Amino acid sequence: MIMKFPNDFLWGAASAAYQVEGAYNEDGKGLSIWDEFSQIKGKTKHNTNGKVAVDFYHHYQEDIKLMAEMGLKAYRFSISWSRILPNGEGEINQAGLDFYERVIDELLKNDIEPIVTLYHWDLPEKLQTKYGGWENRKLVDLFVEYCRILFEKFGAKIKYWVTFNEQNVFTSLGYRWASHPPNVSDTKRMFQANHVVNLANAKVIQLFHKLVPNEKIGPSFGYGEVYPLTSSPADVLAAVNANQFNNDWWLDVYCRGYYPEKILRLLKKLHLDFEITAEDLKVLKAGKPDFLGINYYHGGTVKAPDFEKVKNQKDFDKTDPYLMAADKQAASPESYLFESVENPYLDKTNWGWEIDPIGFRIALRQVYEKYQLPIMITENGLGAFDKLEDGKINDQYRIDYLNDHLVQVGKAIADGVPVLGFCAWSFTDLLSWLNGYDKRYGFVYIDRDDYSAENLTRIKKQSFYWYQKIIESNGGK
Ligand code: BGP
Repeated sequence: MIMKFPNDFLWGAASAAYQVEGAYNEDGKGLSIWDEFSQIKGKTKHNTNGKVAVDFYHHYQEDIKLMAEMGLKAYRFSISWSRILPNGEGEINQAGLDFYERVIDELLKNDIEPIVTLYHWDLPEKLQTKYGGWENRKLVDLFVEYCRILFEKFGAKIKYWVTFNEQNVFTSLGYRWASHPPNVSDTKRMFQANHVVNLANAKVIQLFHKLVPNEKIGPSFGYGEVYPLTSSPADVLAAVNANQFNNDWWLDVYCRGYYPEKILRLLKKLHLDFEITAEDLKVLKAGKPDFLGINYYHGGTVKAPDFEKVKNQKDFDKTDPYLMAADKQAASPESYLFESVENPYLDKTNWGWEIDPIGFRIALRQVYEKYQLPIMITENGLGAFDKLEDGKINDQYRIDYLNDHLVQVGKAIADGVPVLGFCAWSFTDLLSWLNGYDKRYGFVYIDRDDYSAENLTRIKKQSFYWYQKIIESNGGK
C-alpha cells in the first residue's frame, strides 16, 4: 500500500468490554443484559457467552505489551457500566474504576492513545428489570450520571470518547428482531427506545463539553452506503429512501438535531411514531458531537418496492396497518421505501457480508460532505475461520481485506475527508456477539474454541506483522 496519511494519524484497533474482558462477576461487577441474554438457549451459537471471553481482565498487561510491540497508536475499548455501577445507579464499585485506570495508565505508558466507548451494548441488567431499559426516559439521567463519574475520573487522561456504539444496530436487533437483548420484537418499541438513546447521547455530549471542554466526543455509527440496483429513477429513489432510513435517521439527529421529516411522516402513518416534546428538540439540538465515529463493514443495494406486494401482505389493512396486522412486522416502514436485493458485483465473506472497499471511500465522502465533521474510523475488519498450523496463522485474506479498505481510506483522505484514525476490528480475537469464538477478527490469535477456554494463549498472526509495517511506515512506502 502506498498512500499518504497524516503524520498524526491514529493507527489503532478496537474492542468492547463484553467481547474481551471476561471476569463477568469478579471484583464487584454487576450482571449486564448480555450476561442474562446469553443464558437463553439457542440465542447465540453453541450458547456461547462472555463469562471468560478472552480474559482481557487478567491479560491486559500482556495484550498491551503486544500492542506496544506492534506500534499501535490508539486502542479503542469500552467501559462496562455494570463494572462501575453494579446496579446501574447508586453505589460506585471502586474496583471497577481501578481496573480501567490501570488499563488507561498502561496504554498511556506505552504511548497508545486510549479511545473510550461509554456504551457498547452491555446495559446493567438491573436497569432492564427495574426500569424496562432504554424505552424509559429515566435511563437518560442514569446514563448521564454514569458518564459523569467517568468524565470526572478520566477526563484529564482521555482525548477521544465515544458515546454509543452502533445505536442503529443495538436498537434494531434488540427491540425489533429479538436477536439481541432485551429480546423484543416490536417495531414501535424500537423507535421509542431509539429516541431515548438519542436524548441520552445529546445530554451526555452537553455534559462532556461542560466538564471536559478541550477533548472530543462523538457516537460510533454503523454506516453502510446504499446503492440502487439499476439506474432506473425508481431504483435511484429507493436508494435515496434507504440511505435516509438506514443512515440519516441517526446521523441527522446526531449532527443537526432533528429527524428526517419524510421518515417521521411515514412512521406516523404506520402508527409507529413516538413522543417528541419541545424540550426534546432543544436537547437534541444542543448536543452536537465533535467527530463522527464510523464503523464500516458493508453497505446495501435496493430496488423500488413492489407496492402491489406491500398491499397484498398478509393481514395488511390499508387504513391502519400497524394496529390491524396480526404480525406487527407487517407494518414495515421499509416496504414503503425500498426492497433490499443482492449486489451482483460484490463478493461476500463466509458470513455473507458483502466486501466493498470502494463503498468505504464513498461512505467517508458522503458522511463528511453532508455533516462536515472529522471522522474517526472506529471499526473495520474481516471475520474469518483462522487455522493454527505449525504454531502459525497465515491470514493473508485478512491482510488483503484490510489493505484494500485502507487504500480507499487513503483515497478518501486525498479527496479531502479529514480522517483522524483507523481502528481495525480487532486487536485480539474476541467473542462475536452471536457467532461465538470461531468468527475471528484479531491480529492476535487466541487459542480457545467455543467450548473451552483452557489456555487462552496469544499467538501473533501474519496480519500482526503486516499492520506493524503499515504503522511503522505510516501507510506504506
Ligand atoms: C459491530 C460491533 C462489534 C463487532 C462487529 C463484528 O457491529 O460494533 O462489537 O462485533 O460488529 O460483528 P460480528 O461479531 O457480528 O461479526
